Amino acid sequence: MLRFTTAGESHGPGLISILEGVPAGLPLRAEDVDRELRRRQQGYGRGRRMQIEQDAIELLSGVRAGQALGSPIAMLIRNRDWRSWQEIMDPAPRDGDPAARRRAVTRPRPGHADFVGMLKYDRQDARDILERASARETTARVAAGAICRRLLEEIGVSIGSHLVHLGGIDAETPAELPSDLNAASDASPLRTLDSAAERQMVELIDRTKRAGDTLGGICEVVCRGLPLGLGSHVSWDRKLDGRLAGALMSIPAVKGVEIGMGFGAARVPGSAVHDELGADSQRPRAGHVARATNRAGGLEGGMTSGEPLMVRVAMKPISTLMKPLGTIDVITGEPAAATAERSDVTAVPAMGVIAEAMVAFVMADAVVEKFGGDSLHELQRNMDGYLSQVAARTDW
Ligand code: EPS
Repeated sequence: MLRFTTAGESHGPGLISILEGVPAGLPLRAEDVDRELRRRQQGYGRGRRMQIEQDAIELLSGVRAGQALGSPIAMLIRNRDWRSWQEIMDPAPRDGDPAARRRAVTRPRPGHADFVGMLKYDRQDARDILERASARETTARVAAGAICRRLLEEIGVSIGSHLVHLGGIDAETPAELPSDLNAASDASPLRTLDSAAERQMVELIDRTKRAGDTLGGICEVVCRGLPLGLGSHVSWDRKLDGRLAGALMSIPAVKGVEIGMGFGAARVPGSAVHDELGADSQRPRAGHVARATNRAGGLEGGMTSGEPLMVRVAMKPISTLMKPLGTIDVITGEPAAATAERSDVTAVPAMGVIAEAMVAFVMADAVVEKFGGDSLHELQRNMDGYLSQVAARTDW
């Protein structure tokens, strides 16, 4: 249905994002994407690179006069830092390559793609691996996700996120999340709704930076307005739980995904897990049903239930430590301190924005799968017809 691919190295000329399958007629401006790219660049704990870049797209194809054409949408995001790295990243061969290239990386960082990548791809310089393994690539994901978000907005579906944990500190989550979740979370330098926890987290980041260490954390993504019945129970690869988990686990440094209660559901009996049904004539998108709880996180049998989708995503600490861990110099075989390239203390607030983008992609894909994707008009007509059919069945 929807497909996207990205290309680009962190310090190369730029990043490319190509998204295919967007229905014709979707209103779309570069600013819709740039707004999301700016959100990804925020967050206390980022390094100097984010002051260099001002990510923005050039729309190369698939959009005309402010509307999608139904053809692949290609976007280019130029790396401003390329100016300082041209000699190192030059695609053309130079005398003495590759050993003579400056800033060669031969001391792989534990936890990064460096070591395995060097051996697997038979490279002498881990830069050939790390430039692509860099989380810079997630800029291109957010660009594709921003377009998916526009599509979802057209059918009344919204996506937001907030940070719920950083490096051992929990943020309290209000009983009722704000209706405009991102307006609230983006106002916080850590994208958290708990200002007391935020102060502790900021102090922790400062302390961790001084210690040359890094921090991980957890973000919660919330998707509201979904009609019931996206995805399917019939085959493993059509279940949305798996599609979401796969997409989110592909984000660099993400090590865990929980849907609804997640691992907590394994520790208590069924009566404390499943969400009881009650009739509610005000909720057509949920089959005129309201759940007493939403412990399932909006998915049952691999399908949307009509309740908000609730997903938590855990990110490990960044593997570039300014106080480096032990490693081996791959050229000499001697014990060494790992390379300490410029990096961030934490990027968990940005990870929340990237997770939103991946959720937007998976849910927009499920919408196009269910309602058809040639034109926005057709998609909306099909969705209205489906909701009328569901309403007729639930007119108790
Ligand atoms: C990254 C290292 C840092 C981060 C970068 C990811 O970049 P640099 O080495 O240029 O200072 O800032 O993140 C981004 C560039 C980004 O856009 O998020 C790494 O090694 O993964």
